[in-house]
Amino acid sequence: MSITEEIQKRRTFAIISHPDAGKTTLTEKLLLYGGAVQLAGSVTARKNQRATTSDWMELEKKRGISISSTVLQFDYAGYRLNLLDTPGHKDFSEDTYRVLTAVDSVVMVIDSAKGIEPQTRKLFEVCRQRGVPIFTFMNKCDRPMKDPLALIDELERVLGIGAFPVNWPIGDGFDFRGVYDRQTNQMHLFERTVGGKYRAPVSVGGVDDPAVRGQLDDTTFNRTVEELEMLEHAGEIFADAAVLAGRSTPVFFGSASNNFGVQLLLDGFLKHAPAPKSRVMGGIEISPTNPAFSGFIFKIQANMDPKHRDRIAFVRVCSGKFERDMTVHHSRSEKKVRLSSSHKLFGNERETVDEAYPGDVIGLVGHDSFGIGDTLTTDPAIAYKEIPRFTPEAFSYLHNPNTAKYKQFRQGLEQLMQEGVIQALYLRNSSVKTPLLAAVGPLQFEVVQFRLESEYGAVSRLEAAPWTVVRWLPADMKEDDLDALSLPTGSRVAYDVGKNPVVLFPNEWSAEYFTKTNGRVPLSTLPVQTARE
Ligand SMILES: Nc1nc2c(ncn2[C@@H]2O[C@H](COP(=O)(O)OP(=O)(O)OP(=O)(O)O)[C@@H](O)[C@H]2O)c(=O)[nH]1
Ligand SMILES: [Mg+2]
Repeated sequence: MSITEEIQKRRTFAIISHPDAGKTTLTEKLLLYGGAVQLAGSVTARKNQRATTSDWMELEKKRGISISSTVLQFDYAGYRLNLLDTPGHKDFSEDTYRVLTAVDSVVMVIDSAKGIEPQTRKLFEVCRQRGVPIFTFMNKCDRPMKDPLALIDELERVLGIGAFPVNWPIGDGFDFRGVYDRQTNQMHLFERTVGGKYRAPVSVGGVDDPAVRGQLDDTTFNRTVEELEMLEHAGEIFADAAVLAGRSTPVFFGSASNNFGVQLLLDGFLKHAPAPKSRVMGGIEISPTNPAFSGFIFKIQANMDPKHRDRIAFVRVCSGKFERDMTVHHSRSEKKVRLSSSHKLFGNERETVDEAYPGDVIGLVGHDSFGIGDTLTTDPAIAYKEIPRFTPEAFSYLHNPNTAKYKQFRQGLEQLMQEGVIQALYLRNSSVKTPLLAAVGPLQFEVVQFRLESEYGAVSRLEAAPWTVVRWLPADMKEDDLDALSLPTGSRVAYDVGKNPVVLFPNEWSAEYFTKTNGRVPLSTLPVQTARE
């Protein structure tokens, strides 16, 4: 197969939404319908139920929420899919935003009872800025839901995106029976299965097909027909170009936990989702067919498999062909490295991979110098600058009460910092050796504590710190300049890991006050990026 053909069969996408809309459940069902798992697991892993493939982390299983994004690669209907399940909670959103740099399209899951929730809106904005095509899945139609016409209207009104319902729900709540496919004019009526572990039996037929019609009561049938007529009158047509430009979203209805509408979503998505395309870097376009191999690291994760206890760097391949054992240029170290330990990933399972193509996400093991955002390429002129950074808003001291475990404590903390879960700050003029941790949200501290204990055997203790705002000072400020600053009450100067000076403030108000009283000192919400970042 030529490289062009390989690229054409890749579909790399993320599933995004507000917490609890059903991303992980949908992911599991896409795996079921895609033939990648035989039996679907449950997110709320009760006894005798398989846990989901994508929430593999101990804490995720315990809490039933996603904390870290997961890569699942599988083949279906002649396509190679790279699917990324993301966490919805805003405290983990840094991870989700990084994943969005690595995909070519997204499936946005909406809880049909709730409509568009705040986190969905934020993630949508990021997709729009990047011009990522969006496919919408209206989930949980088996529960009392909002009027479907109102949901479509909400997409257009709240998100400002055109919406084309590809299919339409038949009934809702307890009476949710299936969906009407507007492109083939067929009704798909499903039956529920116990726990939704197996594919839902389905009967398909036209509106006049007695076998299908006979399964519906008059009220449900008439309402559906009426709504479909209203949609026809609205006259919106499906336009691929508008979808690919991110101006319009195809909408699918269903219920992930009951497996209703999952097959239609999967097939509809594959029919319209884009293959990998060119990436723009410093004004230059790098085509996926560029003969040079190139890719960037968007995620690092350690201890995915308790048997291995190593760290994996997740690389999105952007151009050329990856071959195991190839030697590439590593942007951060400016050194040549040989990539001999490469894997394809499926949750926390991995398998050696000898070659990969644009669109693929591969896992590289055994390179301690790799960091998030680094480019790996056979053409050193290529350097991607894809990875966004976020300003921490939660601060806490982390104590190590057990001096005998100092080494494990440090080692675990270093690792979690490399994964980008947290940052460490060091107070200026302080004899305190306890690390001050900074994160996007406080749940990350719980993750740190849990992982330190379960992966490194180090029990820790959190102590609240009195700040909520951090701002970076100009990197070239000298000690004397720092001494000369007039600090509002309760604020402190500190350094980040790169020795860049920052100021910690108890609140926004005090940061504004600082700006007024130190007129010539600019503050920034992020460190000034160095050439290598
Ligand atoms: N009734 C109903 N419940 C559903 C459906 N899909 C998912 N759920 C339930 O919704 C809850 C949240 O599902 P998840 O798949 O974990 O949601 P998520 O979006 O991955 O959540 P985070 O990753 O933590 O943001 C679970 O209890 C699911 O069983 C559905 O179609 N109908
Ligand atoms: Mg999840």
